[in-house]
Amino acid sequence: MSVQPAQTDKLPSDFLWGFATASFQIEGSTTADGRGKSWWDDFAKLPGKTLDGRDGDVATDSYNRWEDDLDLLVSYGVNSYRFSIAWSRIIPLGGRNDPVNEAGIQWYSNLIDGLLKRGITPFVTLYHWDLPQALYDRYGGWLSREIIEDYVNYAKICFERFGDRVKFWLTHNEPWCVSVLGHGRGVFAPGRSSDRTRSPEGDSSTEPWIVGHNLILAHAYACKLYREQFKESQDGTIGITLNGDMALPYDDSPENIAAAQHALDVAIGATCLSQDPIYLGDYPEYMKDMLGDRLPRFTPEEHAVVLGSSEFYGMNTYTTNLCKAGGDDEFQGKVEYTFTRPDGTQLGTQAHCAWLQDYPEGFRALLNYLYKRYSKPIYVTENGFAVKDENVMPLEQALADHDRVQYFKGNTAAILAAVNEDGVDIRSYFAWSLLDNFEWADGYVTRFGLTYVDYDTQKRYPKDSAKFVTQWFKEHVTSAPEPLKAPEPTKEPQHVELPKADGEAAPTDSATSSPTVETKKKTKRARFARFTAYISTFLGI
Ligand code: PNW
Repeated sequence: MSVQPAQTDKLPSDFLWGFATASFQIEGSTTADGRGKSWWDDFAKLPGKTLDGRDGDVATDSYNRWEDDLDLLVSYGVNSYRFSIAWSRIIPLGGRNDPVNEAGIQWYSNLIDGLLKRGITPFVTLYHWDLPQALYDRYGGWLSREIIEDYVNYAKICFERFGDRVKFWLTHNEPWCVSVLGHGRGVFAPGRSSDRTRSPEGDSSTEPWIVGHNLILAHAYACKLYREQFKESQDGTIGITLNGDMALPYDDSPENIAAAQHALDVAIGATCLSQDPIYLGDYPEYMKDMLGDRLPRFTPEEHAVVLGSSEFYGMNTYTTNLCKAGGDDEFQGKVEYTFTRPDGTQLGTQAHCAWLQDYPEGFRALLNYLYKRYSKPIYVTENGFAVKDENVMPLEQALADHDRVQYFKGNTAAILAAVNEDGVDIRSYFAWSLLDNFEWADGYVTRFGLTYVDYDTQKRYPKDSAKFVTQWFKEHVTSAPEPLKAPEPTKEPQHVELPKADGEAAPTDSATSSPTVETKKKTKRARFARFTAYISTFLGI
């Protein structure tokens, strides 16, 4: 790699770190101060849509407790906080000709002022999945191109009213989830799917790709507007944040090596189609072949607006999948995922949700892959872990969240190594999440918080992981961030070869097989040495 910074055990002094949340997952107060309905309000109340049958009406009550939550952030010593704005608090009916709700504007304005007063940089997501219900009723939400103008109008109001104080904007959170989970698998609002046992309407073979296309266009036109009308005077930066987990080949076979690349092409390269269009100019070839006419195309004018629209790479990542060729699941690029290695061992520690295991080597590999492929500064906007069965543990036991501490130990070490050894330009790290909260289709069963929330009293309790992360960043980020600047231009994107998965079992802490501390240390060192070696080879560093 061309960038070879001096090796140090510190992150840059302007590195942003903190916690992330999203409006619908924490705010509650769904009818307060003129808020309009979002499509999650009623969807969560439908029988069978959330694991515990609970909804977002109260959540962590952060609409009322926002000052306490900001004080909690201060106690953790963060220098930044990522939150999202609920579109239907700003424009209750959502559309460009609908009235603006001053009470909603005031609430976010107070939140932003409260952060700045505490020396915390706001990092703001415009759309974290809570579409105004009225826009779905009016024209089908993201299925219609109408939404592009409505979204851009909403973004404009946010830039006008908050952009004097907000310098970091994210247009969308994880568009793949909106398109695939909302319009393909039917597990997130609006719950559309071809599966008629799940939904009376929807077409999983076409709708996710239409939705993805409109999400990209809405993002791109909002970025264009920001750059043309606000960027210079407000001196901020804007981008999109995409979900993408590392994909490694299950074994050395050529078809499984290809499968891992296909998984990345669909889950990341296309993550709901956005990454390659935005950063490289078009959908990956594999996507085009797989979907044929079902994949919408950009007009030349749209293409010009989409390409280069994101000024940085916003990255939400949680895990690593081992990939095998096969299956017919287009949403995974016709690739099968597993956490079980050929020798029967598990890749890492299992989380409460089936899709998540801890594998820090994969996180480091992904940071390298993305930086090499897209050549943009990376803002890690979400990364976190849900401890198995935490929801049924007594408080004391839940607070001693060993598996989550291990997760953050591994991933903070990976960040440091990626910055200082691999030369990856990483500018932020936000742990998901500040609080246990409404985990979408999982209801309140799956807890991602570094702070425990007792939902009966709404009392907050820092878990051991919050203490670990706080201490780690205190030691590794030396001073407060400098005044905010947009990222500098970077190199040309490139094709990247994938690394291979190491064939070794992760250290285990289970009561039945607990290696000694010394063995664990040695194993860890050996794994990291081998990992560094292979990553160096595949990246040519
Ligand atoms: C992200 N998956 O969602 C979201 O941005 C958060 O709102 C959410 O709470 C967090 O991760 C934890 O889940 C995801 O099925 C939802 O792989 C689902 C998946 C991944 C991320």
